[in-house]
Amino acid sequence: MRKLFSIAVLLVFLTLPALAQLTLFPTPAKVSGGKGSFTIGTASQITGNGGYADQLAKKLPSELKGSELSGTPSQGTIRLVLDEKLRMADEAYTLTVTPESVLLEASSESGLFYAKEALKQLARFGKGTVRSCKIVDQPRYGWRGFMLDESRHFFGKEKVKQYLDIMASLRMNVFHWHLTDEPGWRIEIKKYPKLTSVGAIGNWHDPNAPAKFYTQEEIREIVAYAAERHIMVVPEFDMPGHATAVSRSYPELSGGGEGKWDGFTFHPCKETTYQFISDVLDEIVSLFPSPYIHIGGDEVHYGNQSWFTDPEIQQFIKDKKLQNETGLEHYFVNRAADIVASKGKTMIGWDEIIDAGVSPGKAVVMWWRHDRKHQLVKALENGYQVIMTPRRPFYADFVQYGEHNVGRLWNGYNTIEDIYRFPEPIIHLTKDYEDQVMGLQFSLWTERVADPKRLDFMTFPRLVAVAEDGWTPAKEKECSLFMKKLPYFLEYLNTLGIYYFNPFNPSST
Ligand code: TNX
Repeated sequence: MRKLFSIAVLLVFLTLPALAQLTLFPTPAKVSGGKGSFTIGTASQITGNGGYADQLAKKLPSELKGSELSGTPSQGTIRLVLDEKLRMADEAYTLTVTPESVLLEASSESGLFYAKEALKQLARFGKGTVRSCKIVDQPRYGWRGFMLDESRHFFGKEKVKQYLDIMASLRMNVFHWHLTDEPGWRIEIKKYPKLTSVGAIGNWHDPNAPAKFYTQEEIREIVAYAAERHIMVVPEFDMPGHATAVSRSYPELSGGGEGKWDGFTFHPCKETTYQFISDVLDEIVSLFPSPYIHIGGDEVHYGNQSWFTDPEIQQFIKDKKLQNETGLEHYFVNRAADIVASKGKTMIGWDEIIDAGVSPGKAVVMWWRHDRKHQLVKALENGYQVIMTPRRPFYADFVQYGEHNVGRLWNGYNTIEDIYRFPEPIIHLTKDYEDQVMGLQFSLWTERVADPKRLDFMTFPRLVAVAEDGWTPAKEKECSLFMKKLPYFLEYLNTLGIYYFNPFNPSST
């Protein structure tokens, strides 16, 4: 047994240099190795076949400079080809490396971009030398997302851009931006200036912290930065709950409430509420080209509010034939769905919205309550498109190692291994509805994440495992191999100055 083990260790050791030259994050769908290698250097000619391929080709030399290149450069060429006639799926690419040439091919701009990102990784990890290979690659899911909550704590545009860079390298394509919640409203809305002059003051720990928010110009800059990296930015304007920052700014829109719940919800019975939402969405829609707008819909309990027994409210419920407070919540969600649809967008909501009976043609569901698997099943059975972000194992604010005390513990924690194994443990629930599963998302709530260092620590390297869940076919995933190659990515994070959790030295905090 011992002997077998030493042979295995020796084999791994011997293959490590080869591994470095074919190390990719995420692991590609198909890869075969050839003889020899290509060493990138100043002698390599880089060309495109016009248009977007030329644009990428022009930028490539400076992008490759970041990698530590060594050895004698190969004399051959690097060629980027974008051609619809190759009939490759959206986001798919091939990368063919021989000692004489490197060929990147795709039928979509995103595919060619990913081929380039793959080549950059190979060059980086192989120190400029890329082993001969043929990679034929395409993603498992179309939605490979990361959500950042900047309401509870604000991190700012440089941090967001850094994360977009890393997401692009990992071939992740959706940045879900949670911009509104209890402590702060973080996006400039010209028609309602108090949303930022009042609503942006404070964070989760300090209600008087100076106002922090994104101007519309900054939003445009970030959306464009993301688009260049084939990342769609989906904004979230959370309603009817989590609306405390709006209530502070415009108390007339508040649904009341007491103590901790003061101002938590929008007032559901006033037309002015819906007018406000429509106006705000007009500005949001003009800033975000995404076909989706996230309107939250989570954790609302109108019945808990003391004003619920108010005769006017009760009359409203009677007039609209709503029966009870849940009916009121559903009424609100449907109104919101109609407003979003009237702007030509599709609404996304947390899984509570399924119960409101919004038409599946109008809404996409984000399943987050991992302990309510029936919500996932119900969403699929009712015909919704679904994005999976179950809090176990996909909430990034959860502790990642048993002895950590920073982060959330909700009947357990979220290790990188558990993340890596997803979605296999629940795949049997989705197997008859594959077309409805858009993908998955890592969601970082920031009540307990107050500074950029903690943000990095909660995000990395778990995001690397998420990227692979979203991209790599199940049959190509192997947790122990992933952990073996992970140090290469950690090394890359070092060069970026990211303060990550080290799973190989888990007591680090
Ligand atoms: C639940 S997920 C929430 C968030 C919290 C998060 C903390 C969701 C739709 N609502 O408001 O930040 O838990 O883990």
